[in-house]
Amino acid sequence: MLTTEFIDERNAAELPHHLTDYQALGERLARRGLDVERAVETLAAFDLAIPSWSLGTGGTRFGRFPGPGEPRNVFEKMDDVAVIHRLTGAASGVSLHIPWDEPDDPAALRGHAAALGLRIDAVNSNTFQDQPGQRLSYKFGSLAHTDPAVREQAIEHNLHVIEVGEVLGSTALSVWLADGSNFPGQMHLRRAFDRTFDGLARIYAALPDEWRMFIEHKPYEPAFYAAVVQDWGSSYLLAHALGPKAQCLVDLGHHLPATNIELIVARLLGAGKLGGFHFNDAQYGDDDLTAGSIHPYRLFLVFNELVDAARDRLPDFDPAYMIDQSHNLKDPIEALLQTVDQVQRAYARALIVDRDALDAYQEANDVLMAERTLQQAFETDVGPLVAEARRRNGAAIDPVATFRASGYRAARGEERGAVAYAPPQSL
Ligand code: PSV
Ligand code: MN
Repeated sequence: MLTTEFIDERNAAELPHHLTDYQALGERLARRGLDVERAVETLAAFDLAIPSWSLGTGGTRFGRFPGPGEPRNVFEKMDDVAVIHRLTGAASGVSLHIPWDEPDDPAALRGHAAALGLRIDAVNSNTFQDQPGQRLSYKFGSLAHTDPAVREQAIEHNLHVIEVGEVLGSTALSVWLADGSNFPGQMHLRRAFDRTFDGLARIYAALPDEWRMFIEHKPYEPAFYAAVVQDWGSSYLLAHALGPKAQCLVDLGHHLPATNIELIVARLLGAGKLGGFHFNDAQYGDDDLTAGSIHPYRLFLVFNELVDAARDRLPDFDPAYMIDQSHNLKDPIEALLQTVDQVQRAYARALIVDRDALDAYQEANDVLMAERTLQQAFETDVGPLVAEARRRNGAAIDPVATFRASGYRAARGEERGAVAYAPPQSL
């Protein structure tokens, strides 16, 4: 359905216009002393991971509105990721949540992924919900819990996730903890952090060679008073004390309004502790919206730091690029295609910043021209550059239009079933 021939055919119809636009952009950039070909090559090598939990309609506690043809199991989720990868040429990774998407046969899932040209990125441990049959509850925390038996259970779960991840071919464990308190006095703030560190140290000790541990901070929710790993400082303290394999993960939705996220990225880069990203966007809190939908300039400024770090050849610079989004309204595949495109655009814009000029303006304290150098890149229509990177990877010039024309969703609706009824939830 979404075969190479189909994509080529769709691309062929758009090619004349696309090439005209690409050439015009190249000439425009050349006048600024920039090489479009270099940017396109770098962008074409960019690759990120799709989270297994984003392929079905998300939902809120106020309801869930599923659409037709959503994947029924993790194998079908892989099939959908393969479609996103085929259309964008930039999404060969899959990040799995365990136990949400724990396969009965991890080796078979690895084979299925490989056959589709996919790889398994970070595996995420889940100690924020009780699972059917679970012995002890995480109601009052997991690694930070006051009861050593609950902590032990959470540690065991993480060790299990590493084992499954090894069979899947993953090389990273992402740990996000819901641990924290909802009321002052509920939790001993210092001791809870110390217990968390002790648990993470046990898990860290079990990491295979070549593996990394990503620690993901989040200011609140579900802990509304004090989250144990609340901010990048807490995450950094843990990662630093644990050792070189531990790094910090920046989820763009995990910051209070007005936080300067690119500054956090710069700090973590400088400390060699930037492990990776969960891309999404937010207006208020952890809204999990499409990347770039609310703050495209900020996404560009984050990539500006990354391109700068790559240019400076910072040691330990190897961020894992992952998406973490959840939609109630858009078709999940289309929303992911849009996010990949937005991330590619932010990266493309960062690649066409005139860095020598920026350096010089910064050194000379020419505030206006330094800012203008960034704005000039951001305001450039990089659509043709991004489309060209995709085309060279055999992907679609226009992924969403190609996806819609393919009839993939309707066909999956026939095969996987129409809209699943989502029972009303009590509020
Ligand atoms: C928590 O809000 C988070 O960002 C973590 O990455 C989880 O793994 C993910 O969302 C899914 O709940
Ligand atoms: Mn996240």
